Amino acid sequence: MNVSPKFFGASAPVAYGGKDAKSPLAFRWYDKDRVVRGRRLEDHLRFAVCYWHSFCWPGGDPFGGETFLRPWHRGTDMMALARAKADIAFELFRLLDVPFFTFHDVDVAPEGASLAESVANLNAIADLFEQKMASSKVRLLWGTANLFTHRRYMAGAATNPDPDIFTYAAGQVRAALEVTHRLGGQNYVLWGGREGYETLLNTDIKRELDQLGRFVSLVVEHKHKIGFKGPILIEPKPKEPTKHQYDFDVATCYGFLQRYDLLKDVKLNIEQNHAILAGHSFQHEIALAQALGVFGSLDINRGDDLLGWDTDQFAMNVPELALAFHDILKAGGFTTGGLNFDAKIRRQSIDPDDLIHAHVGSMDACARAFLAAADMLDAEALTMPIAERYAGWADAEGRAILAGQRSLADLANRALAPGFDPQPRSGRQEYLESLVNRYV
Ligand code: XUL
Ligand code: CO
Repeated sequence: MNVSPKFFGASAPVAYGGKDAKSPLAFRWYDKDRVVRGRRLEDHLRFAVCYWHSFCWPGGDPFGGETFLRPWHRGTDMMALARAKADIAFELFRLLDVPFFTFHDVDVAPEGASLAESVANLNAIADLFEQKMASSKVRLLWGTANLFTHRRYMAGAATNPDPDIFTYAAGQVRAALEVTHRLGGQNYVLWGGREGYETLLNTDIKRELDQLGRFVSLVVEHKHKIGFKGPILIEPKPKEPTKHQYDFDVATCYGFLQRYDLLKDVKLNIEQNHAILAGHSFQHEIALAQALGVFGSLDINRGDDLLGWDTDQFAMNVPELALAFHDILKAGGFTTGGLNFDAKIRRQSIDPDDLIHAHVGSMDACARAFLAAADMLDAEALTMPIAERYAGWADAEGRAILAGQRSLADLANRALAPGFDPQPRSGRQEYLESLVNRYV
């Protein structure tokens, strides 16, 4: 097996060339050093390349196998292949000049014959990552453990009917959390891959929720024990792989965190395609997470409106992204979170440089949307009409109602007074929609 250092056609990092750049591989909007609202674009957007879609997925679908034929998927020395894959991954991070990456344990290191062997493999690759990170500027946005691919997890990890599977999952998460900590990870993610059910004929929902609550609590306790400062992020998704997932959407996750007293340590990693599958918009999930104080990070991608599954395409829709970023920026921007490309190229995109084009195109779409969002905020284009719409609540009577200084009878008596006749006002939706279009 020989992975040529010239795997990609490009060899110089993609540079900002402005809107009229001639090169097909240039940033047209993502000028990483441009300062917007007091921060460089790179520090606002905090882009991360994910390992699993970009370097592990071979291009298969339910009807056909691998199309990409990656050189690091051919051979028998699994650790050598993992090292070759890491070389290519860090080469892509360099070419894209991204500040972060993300991975699952099994993306980066082969599973061994026992958990002990898997953990040793993971730690050996983490040693390699430490060296590579020391000689590059890329950092770890988050790490996670894959608790859904192996057949042992077919009936769930934390929610498995067998406590020994729960225990195995705990062993995997301890190792992944500690490696994330060692590599300076800013968050740790728990996506409930198979924490759900296929049929209630064999499922005890209350028991499984209690198991999941216990599992997340154990992770939080361990995070404090080892001094990991970042938040634990759970990732809402309503279905796929199971028919019903316990972390259905933001509202469901909030209820879960509240019930198991986890709101202090756990926030949410929100993904566009998952929002769509739950019957919400991306902006809805972000706005609700902000309102409930559980917003953490974003898996940035795009579902297909005509397909009912998680297509994980690269996000390219500027108006949609602009509204999402508007709400994030309004609340002060990312803290530990960022924009993780949980996105995969289509299986016909078999040229190595398709990986570069996909990321560059989506980074540009995000940057363009972000600049539009910042302009909307600066002009108070959406915040002012909303403030005006609710202005009555800032008056003395509105404040008194919310402060609990009016009873139902007080309100009724006021409403019954002669001449009390409040009038409805326009919601001005079309005006607001056309206003947004001035910016995007
Ligand atoms: C699956 C998904 C995961 C998580 C990490 O739909 O989004 O890749 O982001 O486990
Ligand atoms: Co995701």
